[in-house]
Formats: sequence, structure tokens, C-alpha cells
Amino acid sequence: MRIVLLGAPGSGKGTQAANLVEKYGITHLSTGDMLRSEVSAGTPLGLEAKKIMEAGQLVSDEIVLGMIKNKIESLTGGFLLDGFPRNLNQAEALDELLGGLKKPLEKVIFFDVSFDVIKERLLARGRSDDNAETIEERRKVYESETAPLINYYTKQGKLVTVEGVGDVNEISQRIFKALD
Ligand code: B4P
Repeated sequence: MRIVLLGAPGSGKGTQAANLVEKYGITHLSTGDMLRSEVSAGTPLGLEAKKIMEAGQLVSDEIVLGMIKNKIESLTGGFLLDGFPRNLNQAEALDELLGGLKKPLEKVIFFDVSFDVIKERLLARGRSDDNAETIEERRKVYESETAPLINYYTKQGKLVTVEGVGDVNEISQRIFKALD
């Protein structure tokens, strides 16, 4: 199984990824988690990424593509991409990479969640990029950079929309139904 979880920051991609990975035994690739581990390790890449993440902006495509490419190329089984791709350039680069490996994406799960719900969730979580100002900036970046991917994957016939509000396990059941 080769899938992408698509949705606004805080729509629950990371939360649902845990349940999907457990059920299907696929590899979880989260660019957010990869970047946060670079930040905690204090690498030069992490130091650069920290400022960008805390400002609610996207880290450069060059950095993100470099990080994800090696991981995908070395995988043998299925995978779940969480938080990647985040813009059209990343989506096209991913299609090219997977096309070359003859492992195209099968489905893209889009999490439908209103911004009011997202704001409430993120303020309650309180990560260093979860303050009101950064949340608003991430929303703007999502609308302009990431939301166009809904159309991109709809045209490919791969998009499945799942209502991302409610009990975490109920949302997982909706996703399992969409995938099975
Ligand atoms: P991410 O790590 O991808 O974003 P996230 O805010 O963690 O979103 P997610 O949707 O996974 O939410 P979660 O399940 O945690 O990105 C962070 C930053 O990294 C970006 O802003 C960017 O700077 C950088 N970045 C990452 N990928 C990049 C890329 N490809 N290109 C460039 N830059 C990139 O859920 C959020 C909260 O809601 C949690 O507290 C959770 O417990 C709660 N929650 C989840 N489901 C719930 C439910 N059903 N009900 C109630 N609460 C729920």
C-alpha cells in the first residue's frame, strides 16, 4: 500500500498515521517528524529548519526532497507519507520519483476539518509552533501552497475525502473503509 495523508496542519495526519501503520504494517514517513528530529539533534539543517517552522513557513523543497528521496528509494514494502507533499513542486517531484521506481501512489486521503476545530486542537497541544500567530500563518501557507493538491490528486482519480472531526478511532474506521 502506498498512500499520502493530505490535510491542513493539525487536521490529524500524524495521529491517524499511527493507527494506519499498526493495521497495515507499512512504513510511516513524516517530514514534520524528520525535521523535528534534526532540530532536536541540533544539526545545521535542524538549526535552519527551526526558524522556518516556528514562523509557520514551509522548509525549502530542496531540504525536504533530499530528506525523503533516500528514505523512499531504500524502502521495500508499502509506505504512508504524512505531511509530504506540501506543494505542487513536491507533488510533481514525488510522482517522478515513484514513476521511476514503478511504485506509483495508490490513494491520497484528504482530512476534511474546519479551521476553527484545528485552531482549538493546536492551541491545546502547545508545541513551539502552536501559538495563535504561527497557526494563522500555517493556515495561510496551507491555503496557498497545499490546498491546490486536492485538485491535483482529484484529477489523478486518487483522492478520497474523510471527515476528520470526531473520535480518533472512528476516524480511523472511516479511513480503513476508504482503503479496503
Ligand atoms: P507537520 O508535523 O506535518 O504538522 P502537524 O501540525 O503536526 O499536523 P498533523 O496533521 O500531523 O496533526 P496531528 O495529528 O499532530 O508540520 C510541521 C511543520 O514542519 C510545518 O509547518 C513546516 O514548517 C514543516 N514541514 C513539514 N513537512 C514539510 C514539507 N513537506 N515541506 C516543507 N515544510 C514541511 O494533530 C494535531 C493535534 O490535534 C494533536 O494535538 C492531536 O492530539 C489532536 N487531534 C488529532 N486528531 C484529533 C481528533 N480526532 N479529535 C481531537 N483532537 C485531535
